[in-house]
Amino acid sequence: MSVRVFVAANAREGLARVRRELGDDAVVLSTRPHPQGVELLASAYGDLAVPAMDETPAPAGSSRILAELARLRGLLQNQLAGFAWGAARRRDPLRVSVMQTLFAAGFGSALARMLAARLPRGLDDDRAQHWLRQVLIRNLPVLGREADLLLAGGHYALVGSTGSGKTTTLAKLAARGVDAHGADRVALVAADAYRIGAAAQLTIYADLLHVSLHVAEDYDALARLLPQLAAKKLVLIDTPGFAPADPRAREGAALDAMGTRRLAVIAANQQGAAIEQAMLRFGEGAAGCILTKLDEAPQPGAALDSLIRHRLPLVYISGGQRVPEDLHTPNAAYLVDRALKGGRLVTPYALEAEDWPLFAGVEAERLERDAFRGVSEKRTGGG
Ligand SMILES: Nc1nc2c(ncn2[C@@H]2O[C@H](COP(=O)(O)OP(=O)(O)OP(=O)(O)O)[C@@H](O)[C@H]2O)c(=O)[nH]1
Ligand SMILES: [Mg+2]
Repeated sequence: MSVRVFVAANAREGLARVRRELGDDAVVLSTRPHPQGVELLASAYGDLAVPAMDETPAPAGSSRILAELARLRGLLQNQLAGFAWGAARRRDPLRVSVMQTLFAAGFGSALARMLAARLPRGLDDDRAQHWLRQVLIRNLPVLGREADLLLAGGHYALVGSTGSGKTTTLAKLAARGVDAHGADRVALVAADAYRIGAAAQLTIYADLLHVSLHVAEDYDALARLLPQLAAKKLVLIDTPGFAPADPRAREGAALDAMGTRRLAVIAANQQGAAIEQAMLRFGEGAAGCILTKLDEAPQPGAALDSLIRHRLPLVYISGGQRVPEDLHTPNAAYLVDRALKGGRLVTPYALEAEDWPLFAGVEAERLERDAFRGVSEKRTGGG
């Protein structure tokens, strides 16, 4: 596959050049800022390696007829979807445009549908987009500065997926804790001591901040240690990272039983599905969430979507590796604006105008399936 680089003053101009020189079905592989505007990597569609038809085994006999029927059904559905999409756009263009804005910014379809259904009637496009921004800001659960958990003190354990930024964030929190309470009132605990080098990372931060560092081999040792730290105003506990699917990620209950409040550390630069898994596994029952790696998240919409649906209060945001500078109390308007701006990025993942009818087809099929299920449940007396 040959890839070509295009530099243009802006994305629109760049795209026009890509299409002019590589054809209408050229694929934009990536975009990034360039001193002269924007740089696009693109490839002509014909350049992409696709399997020849004879490499795909042809179904035989009755399965060939079934395959043909499925193909015809697909064709018909796409046609109908195109009509349905066109009709929806004519009937309710603002609702459609609100959903498009949300999808483009990485929000999921459940929230997009729910918000679009609540859009007040009689707005123009600008006011509809303004309404959407306000709704997102109002529903994003953020803890304001006055509710700063660190100032209140207590025992906090940072939990989350591997590499989500727990230890770095803990060091940033510790620095704030020292400012608020003094170094002698803050303690760090490495509760992931069985991992090689885990406590070493914290030792460096503890030395820099002149706070005490304690090591717990496991949760039993942690339960014995915590009462000895009763004189400390703030105790920050670092825990090992696990993949959300790892059964050891269920250890939240053990921490709760020790009177420790959990803070779920979730990286915003992941796919929506990964954020959702982390939110389910680490956010459930947590006192709050810390979103990290916002500096590496071009489309943080998925993270905001998950917070809104799970109603997990956002306590801090992190936008870089620097300790302690890159930690901030969240501002809902700033986050929503960043997410909506992400929706205007030109990427190969953005839906193009011609993709929307297909999308509508999936939606129409879902509605049809739900309706059918409703009818058959009624017939069988199910709920
Ligand atoms: N760009 C960016 N990098 C970050 C941020 N927070 C943490 N990192 C980096 O992410 C990497 C992993 O951070 P850690 O703090 O070690 O993550 P962890 O969750 O403790 O990792 P495990 O203990 O292995 O589960 C390090 O290189 C950090 O510097 C952030 O907000 N932005
Ligand atoms: Mg760590």
